[in-house]
Amino acid sequence: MACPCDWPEPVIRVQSLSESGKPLIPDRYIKPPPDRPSVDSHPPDINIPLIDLAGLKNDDPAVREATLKEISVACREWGFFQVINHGLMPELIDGTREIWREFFHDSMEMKQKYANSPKTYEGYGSRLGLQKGAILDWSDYYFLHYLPSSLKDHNKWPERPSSLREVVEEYSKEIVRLGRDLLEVFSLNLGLRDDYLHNRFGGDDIGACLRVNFYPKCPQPDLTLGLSSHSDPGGITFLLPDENVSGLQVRRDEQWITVKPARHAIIVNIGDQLQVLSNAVYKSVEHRVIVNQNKERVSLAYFYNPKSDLLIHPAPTLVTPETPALYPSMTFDEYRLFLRTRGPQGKSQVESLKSEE
Ligand SMILES: O=C(O)CCC(=O)C(=O)O
Repeated sequence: MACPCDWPEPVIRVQSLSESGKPLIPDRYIKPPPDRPSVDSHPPDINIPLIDLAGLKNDDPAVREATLKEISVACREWGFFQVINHGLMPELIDGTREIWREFFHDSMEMKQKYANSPKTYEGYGSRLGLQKGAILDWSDYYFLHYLPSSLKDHNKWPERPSSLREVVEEYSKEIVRLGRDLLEVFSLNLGLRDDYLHNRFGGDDIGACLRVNFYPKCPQPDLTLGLSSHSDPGGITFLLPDENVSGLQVRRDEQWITVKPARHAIIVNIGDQLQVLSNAVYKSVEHRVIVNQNKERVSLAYFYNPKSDLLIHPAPTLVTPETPALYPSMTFDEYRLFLRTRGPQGKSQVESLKSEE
């Protein structure tokens, strides 16, 4: 399926709608009642696991072992966790988020120079998916490729703020390092060679791209979502949340857990490709974003993905007569077209692969 080159309808910037001051949101953003945010029904002290990565380098083998175990449980049972002592400096974390906030507060005329198309999604965008008449999410975003460098479209790096590119490249290097380290941990925890997942991802030819989400204030937050429920199609996602405004909700059984970010933590979640490679030992979990009447929110989702033309399939050692392969082989290029054309739709893709087997 070739990806069309243009959006099916004129693009409206959610930020402009928000800034218009109108008290009602357009019908296009009103979700059907079952998809609307519900008042949290879980006790407020439930949160995704918080893991101190310093434990992986501790001199005491028992502490190292306990940290590996915590990560293993989080990948199997939650698909989401947040990490501290990950090696990224607090100034880099805050600086990266705030430089993007500055970008979104620049003039619409400047931002429009980078308007994106569904061909690559790179640049300034306001919708995911191409279905005409679809109900849209209450957010704008900026999408950029970092790796492979051959994919980098230099014209899509905003010129303003002037230090944006330098800051984002430094942040990107750190995320790629963290991704590689975590792939090693995941390999060991799955009983694989420590370089297994790194090699399955294409070694140094991995893909890395970022989506910066801007959720403007919303006059009717109970009727819409900032980002509809979805699981991430790629390998690992590193999410830099807005520390001052919560919004991310993670599905746990039939409940939505609102994540409470720890200071300077990075949220890690397992994507569909790792669910496939681990033959569903690791869970790629649905999540969504709620919006706020009085506060805007900025988040930065960094997608650490396999090289896009490699076949991804369950690791042979995880396939046994008791645990047969749940997924067929598919390249990540083929797989992600689904999200790019249909937009966020729960876990429908990875589940439908499973039922075909
Ligand atoms: O904004 C958030 O907290 C989550 C963003 C997200 O899920 C995504 O960009 O895929």
